Amino acid sequence: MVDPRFSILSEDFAAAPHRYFARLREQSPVHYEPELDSYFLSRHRDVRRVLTDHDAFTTETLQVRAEPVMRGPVLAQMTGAEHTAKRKIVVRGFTGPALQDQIRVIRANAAELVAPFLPLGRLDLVNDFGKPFAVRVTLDVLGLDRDDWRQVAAWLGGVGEFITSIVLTPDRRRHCLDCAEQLEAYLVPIIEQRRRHPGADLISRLCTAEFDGITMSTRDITALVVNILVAAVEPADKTLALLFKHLIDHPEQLARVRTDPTLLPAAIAETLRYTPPVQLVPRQAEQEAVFAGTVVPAGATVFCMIGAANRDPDAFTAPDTFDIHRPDLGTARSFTAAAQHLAFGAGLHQCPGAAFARAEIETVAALLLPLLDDVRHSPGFGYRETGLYTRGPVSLSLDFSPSGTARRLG
Ligand code: 2IO
Repeated sequence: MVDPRFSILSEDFAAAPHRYFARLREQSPVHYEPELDSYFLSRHRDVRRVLTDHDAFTTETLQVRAEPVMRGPVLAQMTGAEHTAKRKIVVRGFTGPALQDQIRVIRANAAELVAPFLPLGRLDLVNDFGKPFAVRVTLDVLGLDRDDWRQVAAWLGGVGEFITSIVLTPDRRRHCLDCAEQLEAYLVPIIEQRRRHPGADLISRLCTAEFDGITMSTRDITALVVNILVAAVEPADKTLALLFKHLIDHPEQLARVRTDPTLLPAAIAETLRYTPPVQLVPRQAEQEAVFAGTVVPAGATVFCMIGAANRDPDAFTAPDTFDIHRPDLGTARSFTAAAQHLAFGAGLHQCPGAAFARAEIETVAALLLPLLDDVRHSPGFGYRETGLYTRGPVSLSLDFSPSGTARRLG
């Protein structure tokens, strides 16, 4: 058995969750945390079952976990015809011709943000680049002012903390709600203005979109915009930094990607499998359910452990090895509903931004790799990750051969 004192809330687990994944899957696949009154599922087949059996496992838990800071219901809470229609509108906003425009925005932001660091030969990929990059790209895509990025990032910090906290003190809860209210007050006048004078940006498209006769109210759009901001910002810098870390730690794979950039999607898919930035996905059991002989009572909160499921040997061979060439990765499927890894979830609520996420990380990595010659960890740099719900590097200090920006970006 797993040590009965073992807890998802322990410092040991927080320091390196992956060290506990095998033990959890094998010895406690339905791990109960009394303090949270929640069940943690770690096997790939159990997690997939929860995410795809929509009648038995609902997203009702988001009413308390997300709605207060989203200022309205998010897409993942919706069901039936309303969900289908609104999801189609969002998917349309992040694929096809819209995505082609977004790729230009991604490239422009990346080039501008990296330029000042090129002559220095050192860059913190999380704090100098990834965080401002993720916020600015999302603001541009939505048609918001990217110069507001610091303020928006601060508000989003509070919103994200609320959604992803495992325990929240009353003080922090107040702070998170303040952030959400201020973000709402910032967005509502802009949304109302776009409704009257729509442009080509995503907010305008959401205002004017109609599917099967279903359109969106200002409250709907506010919640959706906050949802898009959080979902596009929170995992982006983490995925980018994890991709670079894994490639630097596996120099032969980095060399292959450098000579053949068509391998980048595989490297991104393997990064998402190996270290998914969203580690937990909550659901509510609608009725009593049995997993591996353990009963989960009706009404219980269930957390899908995406990181543990993605390293289940029943789903991937040698799951603890980072290998962009793994035959069971299925790169082409990895950003679709047929993905074997669960980093984008599964089922009806699978991430509608997966194609955007892929394009974003692929575009920025393809731009950065040729600029960062001989990229390596800075000497003496101590690598540390944080987060149980979303998880990623605190920072990632990289050294590379300095260069003149004019020539490189010419
Ligand atoms: C925002 C956890 C950052 C989503 C959530 C209430 C709904 C949904 C997710 C991801 C990542 C966030 N859930 N994005 O897991 O929109």
